[in-house]
Amino acid sequence: MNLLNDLESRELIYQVTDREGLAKRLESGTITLYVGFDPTADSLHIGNLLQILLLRRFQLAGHHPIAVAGGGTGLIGDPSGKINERQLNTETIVQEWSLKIRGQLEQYLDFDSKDNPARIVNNYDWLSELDLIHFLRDIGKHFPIGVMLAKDSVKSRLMAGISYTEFSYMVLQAYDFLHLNQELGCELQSGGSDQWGNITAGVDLIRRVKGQTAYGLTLPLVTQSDGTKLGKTESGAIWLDSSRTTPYDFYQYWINADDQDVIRFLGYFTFLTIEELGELELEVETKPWERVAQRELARLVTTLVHGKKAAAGAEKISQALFYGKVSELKADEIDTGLNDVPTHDLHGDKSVKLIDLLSEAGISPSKRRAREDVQNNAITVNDVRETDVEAVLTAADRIGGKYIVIRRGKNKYFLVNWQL
Ligand code: 545
Repeated sequence: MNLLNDLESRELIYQVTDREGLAKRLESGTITLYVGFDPTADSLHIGNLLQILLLRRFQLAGHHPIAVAGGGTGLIGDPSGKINERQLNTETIVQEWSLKIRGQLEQYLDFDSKDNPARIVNNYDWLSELDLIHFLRDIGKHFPIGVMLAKDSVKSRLMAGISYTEFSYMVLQAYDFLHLNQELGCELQSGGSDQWGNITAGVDLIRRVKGQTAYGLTLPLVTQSDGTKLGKTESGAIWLDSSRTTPYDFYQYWINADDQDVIRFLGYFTFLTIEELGELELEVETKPWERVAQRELARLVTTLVHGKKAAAGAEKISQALFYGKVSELKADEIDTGLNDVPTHDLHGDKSVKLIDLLSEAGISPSKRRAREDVQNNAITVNDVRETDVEAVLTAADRIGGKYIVIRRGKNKYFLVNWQL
């Protein structure tokens, strides 16, 4: 299957400036394409990953990918999709974040390929060289104000307000495309659907200045079946940096994907073929309870971002919790897997009566209820059901000398943390 059709089957294409033309152009030989990333944070998130993987899909098909770190544009601030004017970050911060983002981008593309190595460039290198007089004379002349005002990113902000700085952003992104076209023969720019206005500004600029056709392609903004934005969770975005989103939490995000989302996400974030996606779809339809597709999604994407070892670790913890085999985990794995579970600290080395512990730790609302819970088979200690109201917990019950995992009812976990 050709690349464009493959992307379409994955529902990865939202808009193309000239679908027919691009298809023909791709048939005629390899193309150079780019995606830009502004350092508005010190890490990329899974929304950006979708774009990085698009570059990789093109690279795997023999094309030439460029990732642009927006060290220059990041100093200006893209109004696209933003309701309010951005707060400008200091130059030191933007530079620091550019480096971090560059490091992350490097992980996903192949720079050693003999035929089509990836490239990363920073637009600060050329944007900071522009001088105002020549910029306004040579570039500004090609931007009719009427067209600029009609772009969503500007139109939607005219009431709430937009500075000349942010208003000018599209001109810089358009200039990047022209620059990359002239210097590196870049003919295609991709981005999320919020980037359509900026991308077409570049396509128009290249036509006006060089009389040549360049192409623009946008991907849909990914939503979850509940209508919220991809990666939106109660605890915020899903970041690629492991110090912002731990590999375990990252894994959890994907393993919890809704049946309605999971196949689409597999198409977006993995390199499984359309046939393989079809097989997994059948699993979801016939045996949804086994969550085969979710496990595959979580394993593949976590491996891609955090490596095999981290993915295996996350999988082990999550399986142990799911199948009630907590006692097979080590203390640090319990730490990771149950980090948001209510924890009760105990000091010293004495044994405690289970009933006392249940009420003191607030696991059962009272001592009487604690006794009833035990009698009603509602309590497990390290996943073993405890029905003896006289049970005493000793040092031998502590996992790694530290933790006892208590479950009340089906899935209410509590952690007892012994501090010596
Ligand atoms: C700059 C110069 C160019 C071309 C593009 C740009 C960046 C572009 C933009 N893109 C977004 C972005 O997000 C911050 C990432 C770091 C935390 O603002 N003007 O930089 C996002 N982009 C990926 C997708 C996007 C977009 O990186 O296009 O739609 C999100 O999925 O918002 O010459």
